[in-house]
Amino acid sequence: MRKFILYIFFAGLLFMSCSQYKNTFFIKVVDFPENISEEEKVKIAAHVVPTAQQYAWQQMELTAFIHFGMNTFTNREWGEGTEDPDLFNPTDFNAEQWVSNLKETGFKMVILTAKHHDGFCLWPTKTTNHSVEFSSWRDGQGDVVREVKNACDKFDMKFGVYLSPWDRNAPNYGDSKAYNTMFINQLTELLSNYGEIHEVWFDGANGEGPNGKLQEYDWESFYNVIDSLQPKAVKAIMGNDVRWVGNEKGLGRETEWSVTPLNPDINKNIINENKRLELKPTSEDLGSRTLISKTNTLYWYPSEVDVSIRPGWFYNPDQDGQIKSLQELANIYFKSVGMNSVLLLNIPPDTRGQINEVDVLRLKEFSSYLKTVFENNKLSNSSIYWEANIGETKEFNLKEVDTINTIMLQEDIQKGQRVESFKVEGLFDNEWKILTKGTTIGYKRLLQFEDVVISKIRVTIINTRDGANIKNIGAYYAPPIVDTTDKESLSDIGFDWAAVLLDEPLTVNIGKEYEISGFTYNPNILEEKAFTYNFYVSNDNINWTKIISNGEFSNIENNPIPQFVRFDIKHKAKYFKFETISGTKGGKPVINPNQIGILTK
Ligand code: FUL
Repeated sequence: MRKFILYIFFAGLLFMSCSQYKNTFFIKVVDFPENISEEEKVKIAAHVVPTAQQYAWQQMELTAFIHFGMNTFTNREWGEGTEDPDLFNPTDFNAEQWVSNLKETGFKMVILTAKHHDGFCLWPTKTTNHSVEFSSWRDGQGDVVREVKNACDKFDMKFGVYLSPWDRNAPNYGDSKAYNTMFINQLTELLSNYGEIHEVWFDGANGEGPNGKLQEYDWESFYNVIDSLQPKAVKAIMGNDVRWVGNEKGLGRETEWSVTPLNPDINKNIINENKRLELKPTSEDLGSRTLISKTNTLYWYPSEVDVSIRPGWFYNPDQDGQIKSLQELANIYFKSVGMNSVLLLNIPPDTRGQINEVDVLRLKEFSSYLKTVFENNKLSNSSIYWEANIGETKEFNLKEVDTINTIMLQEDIQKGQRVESFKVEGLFDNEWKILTKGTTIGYKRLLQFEDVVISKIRVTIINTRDGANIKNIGAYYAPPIVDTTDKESLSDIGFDWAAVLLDEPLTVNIGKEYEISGFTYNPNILEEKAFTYNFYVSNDNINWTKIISNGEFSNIENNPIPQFVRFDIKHKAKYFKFETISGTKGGKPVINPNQIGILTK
């Protein structure tokens, strides 16, 4: 007991006078001593730092996701697991085409969906027959993981794997022990046979097995496999090195703390603590002083922003016209890399097994835009190491009087993330005027503002949790982007919602006869992960033709993008009926009529 009191006493002393302990750092995690004040906790928070792997990961900034697999050939987002392995048949597979294009356009790592929720394995595994080995692609001799990894080695690119814990094919899914063993075997194969792996991505989706039981994952064992076989790899999302930013739209937070009490729900203690603090990856506040004051443990758990260049995660030819515009991609870059996150941009290869030309073109535009903006730092004294206390200001000169509209700041996160608020001013005729201000900086912060022509800026650290370590600063000009891409309309006909005949199932009189080629569903006001439905048309509201039977909209909670359903042929109709069958919340989702659009083109 006495020892314990002494410990608390010394720990208190240590933390109360943190400035004397400038070089005390807590790698990845810190448990607070009991009964310390909020102020002391905040000081400690300023000394939590990344592991070597987390720091290496953060420096990559731009990484590529590759969703490729069974869904590429079925045009689905979540396959059911019952698909015939023979459906997987890329006609001109070329992993070097992916990696060379990604390398050329600035990406530092490729993460491949080695297995998505449908359970189809892109490598010949001993654990299941649901794999490339049982497809006719390369006569069953193919191995997508191997070819992508070889291409990564050739083009000096890091490689990561996505292995979905949720498996809709595995017969033992839900029989927790048996499935965990199978999953560990899959992980072991991937992490033993393909050389170095830098990220292992565990998605958070979880379902019931064929026995109706919820699978309980053995995260501790999964982590042990990774740590022992691939010590350089970071564990992402359900892993505790890299955090899901909380949306699939490409948006980081205005205030993005890498030091947070949040950790993934992998054991009872963490689950209870997250519940007590009401914390989820989607929470707005993950690191404020108020939150820190309530917590006992803090982690270095930085944000990764995953978003697809297309509406869906998998290639679907219907979406060739819906690739994100340069403007959207640039905005995503500023809101992810520019908000203390790593960007994980998904570029899904097509049924040939190549990144489609339209995506390659957009990537090239994106990378040349970033080069144009960032190759020219307009400050003359930007290589700095500025140790700033609260309220300190530093001036920076532009090389010449010039137009700027972007500022970049970086903290030395190897000494912790500390800055809580700052402002940047420009000098206009001897008068300092505010250009921009912000809260957190972290590894990198980019801020944009209206064009100004100036020769001097100054940065003020308004508040910081301990002495701030500003490592880098830049001022740039980002040229405006004119968006010339057409957005696809969600409905080709306008109809009067008073014409709704029935709410359940939703039955609508669209006024006159149209040749209907499909419909759209906009999920943004329904909180279901997925649901199944039937879609019917009729000319007289008596005889109905079922056009889609047991269709599924999936991943619509995390990625609530408009869904386009196109029929094989056009159908003449004056009425339609949209009948939901069942959703992931158990019941029949109720659809609001203005979520549906009718396509005629
Ligand atoms: C989600 C999955 O359900 C999607 O299909 C996709 O893989 C995305 C990256 O993660 O949660």
